[in-house]
Amino acid sequence: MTEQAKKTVFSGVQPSGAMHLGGYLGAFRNWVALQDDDAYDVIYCVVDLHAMTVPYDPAEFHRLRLETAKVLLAIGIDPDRSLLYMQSQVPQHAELAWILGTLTPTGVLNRMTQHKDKLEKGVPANLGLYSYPVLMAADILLYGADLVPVGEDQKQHLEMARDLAERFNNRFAEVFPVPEPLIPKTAARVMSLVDPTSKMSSSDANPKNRINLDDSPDVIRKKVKSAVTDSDPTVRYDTAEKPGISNLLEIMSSTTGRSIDDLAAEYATGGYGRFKEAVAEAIIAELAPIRASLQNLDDAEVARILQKGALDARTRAERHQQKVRDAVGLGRF
Ligand code: AQP
Repeated sequence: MTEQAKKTVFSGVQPSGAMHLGGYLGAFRNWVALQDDDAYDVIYCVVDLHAMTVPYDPAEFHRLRLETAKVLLAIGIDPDRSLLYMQSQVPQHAELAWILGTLTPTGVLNRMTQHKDKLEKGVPANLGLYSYPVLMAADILLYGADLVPVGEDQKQHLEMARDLAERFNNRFAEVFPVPEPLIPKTAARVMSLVDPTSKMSSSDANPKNRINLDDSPDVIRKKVKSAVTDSDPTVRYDTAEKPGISNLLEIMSSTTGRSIDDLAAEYATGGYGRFKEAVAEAIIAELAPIRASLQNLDDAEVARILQKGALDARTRAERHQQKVRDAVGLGRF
C-alpha cells in the first residue's frame, strides 16, 4: 500500500510513572496491532510536555522519559515500522497548541473532567493542566491523524480534538482530517485494584492500585490476591454491585481472549481465591514477554532511536504545520 493510501495513526503516553496494565490493555496493545497492519502509518509519542502539568522531580522525570520509551519498545513498538519520538523534541506541537488555543472557548475547557479530578486530588491549578486537552488536540492534528488508539478516559479529550479540527477547517481551510478514537470493547477502562470505582493510574500514590508492566510474577500474584472485591463469593459481571470482580473479569477476558460470560460461567462457584489465582496467571503469561524484552534493551540504543525519531517527526510535522501557518495568515514572506 502506498504511504498516501494509508490511514495515519497517532497516540501518546505520559512519562508520569511506571507503565501499567490499564494503559497496556486500553491502548498500547492496540498500538502494536496497528503497527503490524499494513493499512496504517503509525506515529507514537512520549508526551513529556503533558507530564509537566503536575508536580515532578526533574532528575526522576529525565529518567522516566527514557524508561517510558524503553517499555514501548519492549511491548513491541518497532522503530523501523513506527515513528517513535519524544514530544518536547518537536517544537511544532507547542506552536500548534497555541494556534488551536485561540480557537478554544474557555467554556469548553471548563467542562473537561480530567483537570477537575486532578485538582480534587490536590494538584496545584496551573494553565498547562487547564489547557492539556488543547495540547493533546495539537499532538493528534499535527500529523493529520485519522485514528487515535486510546483508553476510554481519553474519550472527552478526543471529542475536543475532533471539535477543534472542525472549527479550524470551517474558519480557515480544510487542513485537518477529523480523527476517530479507537477504544477497545473490553478493558477500555481498567480499574484500580485498591478502589475499583476509580481507574488504574500511574499517578495514584498507592502502588498496589496497579499492575506495572515490569512487575515480577510474585508481585502480580500478591497484588491480585489483595485486590478489593466484595463479600458475596459468586463470580459474576455486575459493575454496579461487584466492581472489583467485574474489573478482574475484564482483565482476564482481555488477557486470555475468552469472553466474560465464558469466564463467569467457569469461575461462578469455587470462591474468589481460585478465580484470583487464574486472573494472576493470565496476567503473568501476558506480561512475561515484555519483562524479558525489557531486560535486553540498552539505554544508549533507546536514546539513538529517539534521536532518529525526533528528526523524522520534525520533518513530517513541519510539512503539515506549514499548511496550518499558510491557512491562518502566518505564512512565510
Ligand atoms: N486504567 C486505564 N484503563 C485503560 N486505559 C488506560 N490508559 C491509562 N490508564 C488506563 C490509557 O493509556 C494511555 C496512556 O495514558 P496516560 O499516559 O495518561 O497514562 P497514565 O500515566 O496511567 O495516566 P494517569 O497517571 O492516570 O494520568 P491521568 O490521570 O492524567 O490519566 C492512554 O490512551 C490512556 O487512555
